[in-house]
This record gives sequence, structure tokens and C-alpha cells, in this order.
Amino acid sequence: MGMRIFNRRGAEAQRKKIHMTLESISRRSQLSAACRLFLPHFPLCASAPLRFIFLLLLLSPRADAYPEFQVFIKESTGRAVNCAMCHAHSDGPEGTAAGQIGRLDAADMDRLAQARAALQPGQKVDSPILNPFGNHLIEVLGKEKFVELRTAPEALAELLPADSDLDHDGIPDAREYKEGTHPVNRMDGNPAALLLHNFKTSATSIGLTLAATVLGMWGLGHLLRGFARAASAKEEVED
Ligand SMILES: [Ca+2]
Repeated sequence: MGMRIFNRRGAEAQRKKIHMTLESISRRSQLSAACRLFLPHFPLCASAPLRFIFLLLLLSPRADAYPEFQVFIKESTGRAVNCAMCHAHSDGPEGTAAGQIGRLDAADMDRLAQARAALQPGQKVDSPILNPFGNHLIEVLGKEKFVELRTAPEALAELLPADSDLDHDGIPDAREYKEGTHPVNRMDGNPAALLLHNFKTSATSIGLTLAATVLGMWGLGHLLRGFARAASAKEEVED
């Protein structure tokens, strides 16, 4: 028993270590990207206050955001998706608007910490900075695997459940990811697939409407013919 507890604690410590490493890699890569973007302009920040603000921006901690998936979608579909595909806010997790890090209260921060600790698949995830698709990804894949997929974003769709359709528009999440449409917006999807789905789900009401229309037209025609016969009979009597 003692050995089992020891092994479990060891595994947990190993998971935490991996998580911290992944977080560190993520922040370092984001900082590196920021440096590549802004450093060429650093000499232009002549005044001391501007340089201070510049360095503050560079060194401020950033929340996780993985643009590799957006880049893959844009390159493979030509559709420019924003952070709203996975995040609660279309500008991503950083900021002070609803659904961003700066707006989170203590309870939200707890949910965020739990979501970030979901390294393995199968755990319930309810991150306040992710939308249902983002949370679904971490639940299905685990954060460890999801971060790993940054180097192979094309493989993501194959790992999603084929029958999952979060917005119930008839197009599976995996297909929406590959086609660059929004997995939690039932108005966004392949037009032909949406039309077919809408036709299938509305087939009964469409059939009833058609039947009512045909019966109504038949009844109206019958009524008009009756009026015509009555008028004709009246004319014969008067003659
Ligand atoms: Ca869908």
C-alpha cells in the first residue's frame, strides 16, 4: 500500500513538473515572439518612460494562447478564424473584458487553475477563458496532448470524437475544425451541409405545410367550381 501511495505521489509530482515545463515553454515562446516583433523598434523608443513601458509589455506574464491552430486553419482553408474558435473572447485570453484573464474573480481563477491542471484526457474542464469547444478539446485530449499538437495541428481533427457536434448543426466538430467554421455557432458551417441538416430536421413540418397547402388549394378550387355552377344554374332559371 505504502509503495502504491508513493508511486501515485511520484506520478502526480511528475505530472506537475511536466505541466510547469509546458507552461514555461509556452511563455518563453510567446516572449520570444514578442521580442521578434518589437525589438527592431526598440531604438525608436527614445525616451526613458517609453522604454520602461516597452520593457514592461515584454516582460508581463501572458496567458496561454496557441496561434498554431489558427495559422493551420488559415493556410489549409483560407478562412481567417479568430480566437473565438476556442476562447471565450474573440481577442483571446488576455485583457480585462468578459472572458479574459483581467476580469476573472477568485472562483474563476480556481476554475482556470483546475483546467490548466487537466493534463490527461477524461477530466471535466470548465475554464472561464475557453468556450465550450476549447473546454471540449482539453477534456478529450488533455492539456498535455493538446500542447503537443501545436507542432502538428493537422492531426487534431483525427483525435476528436467523430460523433461530437457541440452546436447541433449536423456538422461534426472535427469537420468544422478542418473547414475553419465555428464549432459552437450553428449558423456557421458548410452551406450545403447546413441546408441538408435543416431539411432533415424540418422534414415533418415541411411535409405538413405542403400537405396543408395542397389540400387548401384543392378546397378552394372545389369551392370556386361550386360558385360557378350555382351562378350558371341561376342564369338558366332566369332565362
Ligand atoms: Ca457543428
